[in-house]
Amino acid sequence: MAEAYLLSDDEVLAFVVRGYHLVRPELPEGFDAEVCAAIEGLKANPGNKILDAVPLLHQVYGHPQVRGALASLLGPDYHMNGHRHLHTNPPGSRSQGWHQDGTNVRHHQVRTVLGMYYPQTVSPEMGPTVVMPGTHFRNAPTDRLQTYANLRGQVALTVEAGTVAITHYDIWHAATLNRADRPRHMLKFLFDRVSAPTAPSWNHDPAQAEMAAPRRLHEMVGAQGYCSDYYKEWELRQDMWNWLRGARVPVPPGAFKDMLS
Ligand SMILES: O=C(O)CCC(=O)C(=O)O
Ligand SMILES: [Fe+2]
Repeated sequence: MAEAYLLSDDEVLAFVVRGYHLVRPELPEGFDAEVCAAIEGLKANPGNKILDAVPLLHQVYGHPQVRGALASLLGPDYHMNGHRHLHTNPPGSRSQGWHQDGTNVRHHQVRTVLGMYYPQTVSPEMGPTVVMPGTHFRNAPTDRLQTYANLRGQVALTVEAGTVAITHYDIWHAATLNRADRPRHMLKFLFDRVSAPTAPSWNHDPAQAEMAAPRRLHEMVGAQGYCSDYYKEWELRQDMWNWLRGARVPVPPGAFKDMLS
């Protein structure tokens, strides 16, 4: 893997703190429009078969810039999960409730990430995905999350066409209402870690990491102002950062012990 495409210490630290990282791979001119045309030509949503239905997507998830970011967060032997989905947000839709994907078996490691690719530039009217920075550390029952509406500090992924948003699997997120006159498409693919980290899998520079870590790990993100929550979160961030660097960290109850050995 070309080192140029691996993330820096600062980028990995920012992911640890915020729970997401945006990549915009350099794809050929007109590529995103071609993907949109292929999607809009589908007779039905093919579910997990979307990669066979739109093989162009191999170029997105196989792109060295995307692979470099995924390898940095999941290790070089990461695996593309068999579950993937085309999320079309049609005009006139209603906002989704805040949620975490999957079942509520959470941990403070980086075991699975989502790779959400947007083949169109997403304006605020087109129903962007919103994410809540830092919430990958907060396990919350779905029925409670559903009672939350606009959260202070939420980030709408109003991104340029061709952007891949890589998020921690546990981040709180939701599709928002589409007020535009055309559908918004998003391709959601999952990637899994295969082995526990034994060393940094990104472009690690110990001197840079030592400078960047204290500042990043104490960064206030999301709904700023709830200092006791940040106080609790700082330790979890430190644990995640240490674990990614290959250090042994205390095993929280319910964590994947097999991944820590
Ligand atoms: O379409 C989106 O922006 C998000 C969809 C989503 O998160 C879901 O359906 O699980
Ligand atoms: Fe979701």
